[in-house]
Amino acid sequence: MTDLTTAPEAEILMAQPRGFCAGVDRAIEIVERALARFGAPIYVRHEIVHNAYVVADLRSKGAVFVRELDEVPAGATVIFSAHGVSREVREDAAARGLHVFDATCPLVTKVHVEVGKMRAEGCEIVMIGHRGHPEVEGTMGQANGGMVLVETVDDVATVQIADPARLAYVTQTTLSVDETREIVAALKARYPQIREPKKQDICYATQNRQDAVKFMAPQVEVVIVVGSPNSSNSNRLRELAQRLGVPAYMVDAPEQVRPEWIAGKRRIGLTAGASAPEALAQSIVDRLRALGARQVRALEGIEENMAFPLPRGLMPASVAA
Ligand code: 2E6
Ligand code: F3S
Repeated sequence: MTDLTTAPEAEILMAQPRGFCAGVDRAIEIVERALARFGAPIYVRHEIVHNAYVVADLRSKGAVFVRELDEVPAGATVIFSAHGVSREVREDAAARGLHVFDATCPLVTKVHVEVGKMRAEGCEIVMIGHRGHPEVEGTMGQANGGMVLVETVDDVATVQIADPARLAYVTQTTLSVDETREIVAALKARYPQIREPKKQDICYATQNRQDAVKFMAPQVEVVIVVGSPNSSNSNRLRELAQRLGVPAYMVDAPEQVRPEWIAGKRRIGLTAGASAPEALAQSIVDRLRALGARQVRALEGIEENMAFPLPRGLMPASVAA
């Protein structure tokens, strides 16, 4: 019979940084504080962050997740997810008299503000991102037209721009840093005058988690990414490890780790997307130990100390005063 345990003395190498970013911490805290202050149910438009464990936990505490605002009763409290919403959704909530708390990550809001300014200056805008992702819908929804989406280098050849002299680009916050560089290079080659964001729109957490996978990948024989299937930033980590030549798998529950992925392996890399809680990562470590891994080693990496303030109205009384 095939031995499906790891090699004797197999090690788990933990990427640093991994897991929650400041925007996810803040978004979850907004839901928890709204529940504490106003009581259940608290409605949340879209998954607050793309993680099944987080969503199930908040649901058990009284959060009700809805796809659209027409599922929210008049006068109720609703929270917008960390991925942001279009102007239309915001206006709809106001028109219906809903009590809104906005958990949009401030780094997504930064992109919304860029779009608003550049449209006011008469620029057309190319957005680099993934079609159908809620962040892309929210960011493209900051403009009444005048924006086009490109997903790949090939898309750049077919975009239609009215006036290349007044063109700018923005990006989704959770893209592959390397693929985005290639798309930007193709845009600049076709439209040399294109305006860039002052600081790249890919956020610090996306950049740091991808850098940590680049550091980890050469040291391991397989990479496990903790993240849910709809999490863009988590998928980018898995793809990156694979592009670096290491088999990589994404899981959001310990029982999903298949013994054959790690059979005979001596070094297993573990990382977690920005929406994956450390408790879930630790449950994956326990599963790997049950399959034979012996040691756990934290890799070197940068310490993050980013934190975003809560919205007014959910601050502790002493801070809000
Ligand atoms: C909001 C914006 C960016 O799918 P994606 O990676 O965008 O989202 P999550 O919820 O997996 O990660 C956090 C996040 C929220 N990232
Ligand atoms: Fe914000 Fe980046 Fe996290 S955009 S929610 S800090 S992954």
